[in-house]
Amino acid sequence: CCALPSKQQRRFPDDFLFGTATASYQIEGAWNVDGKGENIWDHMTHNTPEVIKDQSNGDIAADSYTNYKRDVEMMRELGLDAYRFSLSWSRILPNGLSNNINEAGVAFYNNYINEMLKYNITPIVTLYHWDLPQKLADMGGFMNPLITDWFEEYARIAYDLFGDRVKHWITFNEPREICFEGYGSTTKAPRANLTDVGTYICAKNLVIAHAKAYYAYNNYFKQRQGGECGITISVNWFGPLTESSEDEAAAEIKRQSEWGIYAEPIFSQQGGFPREFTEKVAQKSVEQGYSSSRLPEFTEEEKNYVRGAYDFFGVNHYTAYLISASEYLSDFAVPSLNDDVGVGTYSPPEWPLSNSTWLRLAPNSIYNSLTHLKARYGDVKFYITENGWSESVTGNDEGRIRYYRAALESVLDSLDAGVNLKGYMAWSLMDNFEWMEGYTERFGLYAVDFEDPARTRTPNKSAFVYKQIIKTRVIDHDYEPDSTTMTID
Ligand code: PNW
Repeated sequence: CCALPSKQQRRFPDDFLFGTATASYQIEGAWNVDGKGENIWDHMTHNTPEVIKDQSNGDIAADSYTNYKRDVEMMRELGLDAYRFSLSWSRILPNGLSNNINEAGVAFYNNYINEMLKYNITPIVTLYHWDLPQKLADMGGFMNPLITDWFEEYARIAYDLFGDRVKHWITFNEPREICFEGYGSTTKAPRANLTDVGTYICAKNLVIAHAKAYYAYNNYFKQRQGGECGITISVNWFGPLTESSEDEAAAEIKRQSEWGIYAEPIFSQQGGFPREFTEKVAQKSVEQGYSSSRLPEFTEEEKNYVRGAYDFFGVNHYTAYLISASEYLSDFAVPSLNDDVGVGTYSPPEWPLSNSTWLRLAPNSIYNSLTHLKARYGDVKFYITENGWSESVTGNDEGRIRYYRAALESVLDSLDAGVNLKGYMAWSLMDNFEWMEGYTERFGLYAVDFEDPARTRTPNKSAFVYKQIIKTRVIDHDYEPDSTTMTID
């Protein structure tokens, strides 16, 4: 009846990687088991539980440390081509440094990877998804330029241990969430709240750390192991509220501040931080009485080192916002990144809302983001490394199904437009510890019963829909699963 027949026929290429994504702290549990060291999320949730909505933590989470075979069974039920997960740095290196490798932690990841490979599921490994070893945080974390060496050493150890089987490496998950949320505000661990310069110092150190880990792979492992290395950046779409040139300019500066400060140094021809943003922070800093800009500079040598340090661009995409030069302005901390940018952000209420305040279903937002990135950075290889929807309900998750169908249509639009997009990872395989929201927001294709010591996993309706799309390589908007029992095809 409803969907356009021409759209219905569009197919995903056979070699397009369909997967799901998770992160170590959100699923593993076993926070102090078998020699794992403390990380900043253990530290924060144990010492200040009140900052988490339900005062919970990841001590047990979905207990994937115990249930990893069931996780792989779920991947097989879905028919996944790939699975993206992250390594817990302090499970492998308990104090973060290279002198002490925890063999039990290494064995866990070997088992997880080998179990996937047994069933032809391609592992995509993120080295850092926010769980910094506490010892490194005590030494300044991402405020200390030595993070670039600590991270490179950890990366080399991971390539050496797992690179015979892992061919897709992601250095960092979401620099913005690490730097702005962790250091420039209080919305993620370590809640440093260094609003003036925290985000900027972190951004510079992080992109250099990424580049060092990239060249370690490129120069010492790639030839032998034959894999690829990139970074995942959260790229939501920021469009202009109106067609005025003021709103266009406001949207552009917003994009630069949200993801440009991490993407531009790596993916642009000229390297370094984005130009308009650099000028804006410099001007604000002078007005505020600083003798130099709060945004650090890259030396020419650093610029040249960082630019081009990638094999692919991983995009975590969730939603969109409309940006205004003059409306919807808030009371931002002064000085801060948001004050430096000074634009208004609007979320149209007619865009359906998830169970997360920040997440609405926005039209064409994947297409808008990817075609913009391609226009700006050229014909880069992309993966969507996360995309997903939160619900409070389990089982009949119609909102999630609507979201995934719309998102995947936008993926097809992007492929039609010639974007070199190689894969799509749904967030998430299963419900997990949703950071500051604890267990109150569920992103899983599989529901997890967190009251049950066995952490039983049950497929939501969306799991059947995603499975059908993977199997047929088309989006059938009328498909209704005829069973609630999963099988392995
Ligand atoms: C991602 N936004 O973070 C993370 O990589 C996951 O660990 C997390 O569970 C997932 O999204 C769901 O929240 C994001 O404001 C945080 O648009 C915020 C945004 C996007 C992604």
